[in-house]
Amino acid sequence: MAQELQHRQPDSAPSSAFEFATKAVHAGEEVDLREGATGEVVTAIHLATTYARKKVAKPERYEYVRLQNPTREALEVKLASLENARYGLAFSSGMAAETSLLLTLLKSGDHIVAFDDLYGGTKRLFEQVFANFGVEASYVDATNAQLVERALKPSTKMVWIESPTNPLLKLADIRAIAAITQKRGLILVVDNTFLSPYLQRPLDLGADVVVHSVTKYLGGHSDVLGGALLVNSEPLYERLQFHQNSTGAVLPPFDSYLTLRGLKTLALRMEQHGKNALAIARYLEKHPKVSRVFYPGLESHPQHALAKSQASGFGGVLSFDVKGTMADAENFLERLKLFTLAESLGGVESLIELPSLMTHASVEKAEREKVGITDTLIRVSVGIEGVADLIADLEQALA
Ligand code: P1T
Repeated sequence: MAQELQHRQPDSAPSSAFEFATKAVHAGEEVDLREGATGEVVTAIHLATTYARKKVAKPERYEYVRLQNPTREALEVKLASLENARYGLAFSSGMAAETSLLLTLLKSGDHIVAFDDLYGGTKRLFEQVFANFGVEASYVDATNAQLVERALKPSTKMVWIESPTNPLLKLADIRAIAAITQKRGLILVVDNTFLSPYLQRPLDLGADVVVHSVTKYLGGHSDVLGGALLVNSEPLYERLQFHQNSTGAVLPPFDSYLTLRGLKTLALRMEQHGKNALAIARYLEKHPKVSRVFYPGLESHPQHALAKSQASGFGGVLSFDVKGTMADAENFLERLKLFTLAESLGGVESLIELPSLMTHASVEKAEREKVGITDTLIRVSVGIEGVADLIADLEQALA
């Protein structure tokens, strides 16, 4: 392991003085004008799986692609810089990042306290994969930090939240929960997929680990599957890197390149996603066929003040309940022309879906109903198209 850690990333602190949009373009991709370097302004896609060495016992800078790859490293440095983290690790999917994190930190008998509204795949990972290895999870309404504290057991090692949650856009007070976990030496994990570091940086609010599905806003164009972990603690980074290499679910070079490319416009995209989402949320709120709209940017959202205090915007995802039955909701979805009926979120194009039959079908119906995922709940990932066109499409399908 000692040898592997020679390849630790450089501290990303030097670029932290720059504004977010500057780091999004340049961090991790400083142009190399030294003697013999190409001076290329775009990071190359390095495809070699292995690297030559001069000495048997000592590798040069690179060794083997699972351990390190220059394209992936550029991305890891950029991601760390954007999240104000010291270290970043890029994985082959969001689920791979989550799996690697759980394998690194937990063992049989350990307990997780998790938000009761989470991406269905994360709950499935806890309940149908890690439960088989003796890791237990319990779920609480983490909109109330006291309920998180009350759910802690002597065996609790980790608190896991999304904020805002998928799909109900509930928020957790990250500072308040971090105060609870720090007092007890527990790990606070925040899945920051919905807002991206442009709008929220959980490590600055006291979290220990940030998780991302890179597949969403970070990639931004619905053409990359990826995940990431961001941390400040050096010992934790070393353990995560050891597990990443030992288990092997690293982000491939081409996907690392696509993510580097996508990240350069993250600031612009998030601005437009947010503007469009707010306009659509306001439109839906007034529509007679819509019973409820969930979007933290609306004054009617019960945690609108908290949203403003811990994030600089509200993101591009919203959800709403249509009046009527599941069949009415399906009917509406199938009549849309501009919105694409599909899972996932965070791309430039608008996507729409029915969580109870799609992204959250793996969550038991009783449990879905307990948290508020009704059969008529619709989730929208608002893209960056012209918002009048999007509203016109909703209008014709709701009519
Ligand atoms: O799909 P993958 O890159 O493995 O990421 C999993 C994941 C993790 N965390 C959150 C908050 C997510 O939303 C996801 C993936 N979500 C979807 C595919 C979806 O449509 O909600």
